[in-house]
Amino acid sequence: MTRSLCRIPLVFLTLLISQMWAYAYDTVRYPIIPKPAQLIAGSGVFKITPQTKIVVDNQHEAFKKTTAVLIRQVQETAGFRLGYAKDQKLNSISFLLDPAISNEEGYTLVINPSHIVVRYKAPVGIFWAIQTLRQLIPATEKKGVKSISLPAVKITDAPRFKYRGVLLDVARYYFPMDFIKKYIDVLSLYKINKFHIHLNDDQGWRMESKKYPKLHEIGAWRKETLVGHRTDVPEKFDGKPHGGYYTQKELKELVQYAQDRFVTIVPEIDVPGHSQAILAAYPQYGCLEDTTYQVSARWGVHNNILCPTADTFRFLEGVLTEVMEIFPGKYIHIGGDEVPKDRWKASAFCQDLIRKQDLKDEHGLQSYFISRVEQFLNSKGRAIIGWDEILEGGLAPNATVMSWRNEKGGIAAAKLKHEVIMTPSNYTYINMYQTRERNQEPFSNGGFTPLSKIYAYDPVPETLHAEEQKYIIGTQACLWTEYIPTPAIAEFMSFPRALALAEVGWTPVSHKNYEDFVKRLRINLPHLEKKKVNFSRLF
Ligand code: TNX
Repeated sequence: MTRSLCRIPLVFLTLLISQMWAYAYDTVRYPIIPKPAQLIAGSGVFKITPQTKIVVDNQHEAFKKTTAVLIRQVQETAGFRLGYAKDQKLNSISFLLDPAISNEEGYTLVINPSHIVVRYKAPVGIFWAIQTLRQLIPATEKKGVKSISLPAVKITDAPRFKYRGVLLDVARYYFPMDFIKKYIDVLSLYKINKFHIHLNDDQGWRMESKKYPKLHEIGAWRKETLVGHRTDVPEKFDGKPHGGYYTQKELKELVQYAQDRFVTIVPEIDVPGHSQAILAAYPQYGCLEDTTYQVSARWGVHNNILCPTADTFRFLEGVLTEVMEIFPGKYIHIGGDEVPKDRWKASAFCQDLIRKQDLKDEHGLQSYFISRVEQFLNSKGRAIIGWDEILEGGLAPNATVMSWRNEKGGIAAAKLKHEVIMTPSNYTYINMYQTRERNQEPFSNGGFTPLSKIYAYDPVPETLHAEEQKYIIGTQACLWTEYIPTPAIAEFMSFPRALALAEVGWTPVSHKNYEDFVKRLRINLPHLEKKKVNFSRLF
């Protein structure tokens, strides 16, 4: 060991030690989540006062609009409104373009007692820098203060992964738009940049469709809902209708709302399984004849899946065209999870199609199904994401895989040079219990994903070679809502666990430390209190 250390040039060693030293800063003074890639503590404070000016080198609307976020936040906190100046060195917050920053989302933030300088490559970098500033302003600051003090610091920051997501399942329960906006606002404070919205399932369809209106007229409503756990016997139902859907106008507004916070919405239309609500509206796209399907009142995996007919694909293309008109992001999630093959096995049409297309079996048919949908979306310039079951029977050529059952699917996909988002349920599902004493928590699915476990998760499996590891583009926390009927419970399950995931997705592994995270969290949580978020204290 000492011998090998001797071989390291002294300069390098000194540099290394000084770097380690520089990072051992006073966490309490900088309670930032996710922890920045590099932070060098400074002494003294900068005081934001009504005379402080904002200086932006780029007068392009996108840049000014983003800096305005800071003005709004200072106004909310202190009650005074900052103005712009063309050129002002002292008592200013300057935003300067720096093409040398390599990461699109990267920024540097230098707080000196006399002025603040933010360097950015793109507007998103400005926005993340402002979120960092926002967390440096104590949430406990009283309205009407004369100035806001920010601790001197030099931060050089950029994310570890480009995909840092949270999934909200609005199909099992309909959640009001106001709540979804509040949720996205919280995510953006912690630099989560993807909001995956699960728009349909056996229990409900949530997007208005102009072309196929029965989807929302019929598919959005179920007669009643199962009470208790799905495995309880005998089954009990609440006898109360439940449902709702989002109009296209509302969804477009949501897209804009998220975009203003640099969050991209990833819409999911889950097919060919989890489709019973679609079939309740349009039974002709199923494999059974003369059947009436119901929007399901039960949880669990359902047998009624879409039949891969030409009509079904035409229907899906129509629906996905509407989806693309609303959601401009690159990724469209097409589901592909938990597809029982019973209906396809029993269908003469499917068996014939398997032969005609020279497919091996029903798994091959699932690949055929997903690949056809992918081809259509690729032809429109979009990319698909699918759950890891889309590997079975062969992966569609350009698909990104969300590895949810464990990491195996993700590992296999990375080896095939496909992009991967790691969401193994045992580590990143936030619909599970957060303590061992279940009686103090809301009733849930089961499972156990405490804050510490999510925090410790590393999305890059050691079994992958460096070349293969590059295909892991990120990670995501998932909130499935079978047992989460209200926004209050959704918040309790999501926060602070989604914040742990935010740090997993952003912070270099070498800087992660759970005790330190919890310390920062305790100081940071009043920001959520202020937003009236019903976060959990069970950690
Ligand atoms: C599996 S995760 C599902 C969801 C459920 C979740 C929890 C995934 C791709 N599929 O449909 O909500 O388990 O029960």
